[in-house]
Amino acid sequence: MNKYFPEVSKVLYEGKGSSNPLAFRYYDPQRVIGGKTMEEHLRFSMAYWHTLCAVGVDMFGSGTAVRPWENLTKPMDIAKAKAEAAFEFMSKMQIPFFCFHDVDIAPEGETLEETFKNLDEIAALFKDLMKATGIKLLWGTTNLFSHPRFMHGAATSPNADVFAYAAARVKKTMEITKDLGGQNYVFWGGREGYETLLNTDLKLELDNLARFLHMAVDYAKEIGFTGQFLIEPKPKEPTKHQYDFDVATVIGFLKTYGLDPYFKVNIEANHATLAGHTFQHELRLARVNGFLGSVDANQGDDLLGWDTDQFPTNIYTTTLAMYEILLNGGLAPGGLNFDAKVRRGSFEPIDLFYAHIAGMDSFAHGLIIANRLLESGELEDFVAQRYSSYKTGIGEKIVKGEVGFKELAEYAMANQQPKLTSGRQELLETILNKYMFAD
Ligand code: XLS
Ligand code: CA
Ligand code: CA
Repeated sequence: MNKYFPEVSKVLYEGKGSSNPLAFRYYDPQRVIGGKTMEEHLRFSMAYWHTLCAVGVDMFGSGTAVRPWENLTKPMDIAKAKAEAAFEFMSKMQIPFFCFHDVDIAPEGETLEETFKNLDEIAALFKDLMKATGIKLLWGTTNLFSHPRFMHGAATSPNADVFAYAAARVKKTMEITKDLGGQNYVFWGGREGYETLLNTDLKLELDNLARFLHMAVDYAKEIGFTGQFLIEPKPKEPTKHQYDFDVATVIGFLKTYGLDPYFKVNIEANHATLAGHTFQHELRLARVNGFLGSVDANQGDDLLGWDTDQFPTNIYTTTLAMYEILLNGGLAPGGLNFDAKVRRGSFEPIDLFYAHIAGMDSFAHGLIIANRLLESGELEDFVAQRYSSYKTGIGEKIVKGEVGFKELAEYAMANQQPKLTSGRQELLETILNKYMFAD
């Protein structure tokens, strides 16, 4: 496998002193941290759509990327070349997982039948390549947002024929995901939202979205697909308002419709910030409620209000993300999927390597720091102390549900004014910095 990226050989760990730009400085797959190897903790995945399909198109200009497989002319030849290039790339990068949308891997045909035939052909090729390389499928998903037929949504389309069409496509992708041993299946509601309430039956659309997801659960049971179902929250873009706005909204939706036993969330860093939250906030909220399933590892730009899908390089963010993931006991069967694309100006094939090395090293470094922070117990001890009034006395009674307003009022009246303690934010930020820059 040395056809598409001949200028790069396998990327290896060389340590933080290395100045080789095609080596890892922190990601050492077999290094054990807190009882697990880095490879087991991080479960890195390549996003097929960005790495093999994106060519740097934006609203103001056409593609810039040099991609050897784009020189071919027949769509199925391009699809096959992409598959070979994908596995060469992942092998060289030591990336153990990948994720795809149906349309990333094979071209749509004139009819659904032809589309499915194309998919089957590429899935068979994937099977061989997966066997030869040991690379696994983290998740599959269906693109229900690019084609014009989905202009008003898929499961939330006002047109029942579109709902049916979307179901047929999800059914097929789920079958392929199962066949390839996929460990999860993602639903991202790209156009499951609205542009204006003036033309929208919001109640019917939400009910239909839930109906669609219940059908997916039923079908998974029918075919014996046991992968984890994931919903990926995003507040907006492409629609003005998306139903899966953020983690809190998704949890509320799942519970309202009795879907909560079957779904977890796939949290994307850039979607968290678009929703006005930090990445850590979304991870924390999902974790403490038992919904943290998987992560789309990327970052946005502080000054841009859209989904820039950049490779994650902010070590503070990766540290606090890994802190939540360690406290979650890991992500498996989820993983860290680089839903990230190189900038339009980074148009050479080698930039794909530099970008993934940057992302992998940033998360590996974050893992090392987060583990150090957790082992010290400094933050946990502070937080435990801060809430210690709920461990004894009236606090314990509140937690145990032994008192109501009457008893609390009696207690408050018999007591002095509450004595407060400092939150020590600046001190804690300094403690975080101490662990960040310990090496
Ligand atoms: C787009 C989403 C999408 C999902 C999969 O913003 O991140 O790529 O991850 O459909
Ligand atoms: Ca994503
Ligand atoms: Ca995104």
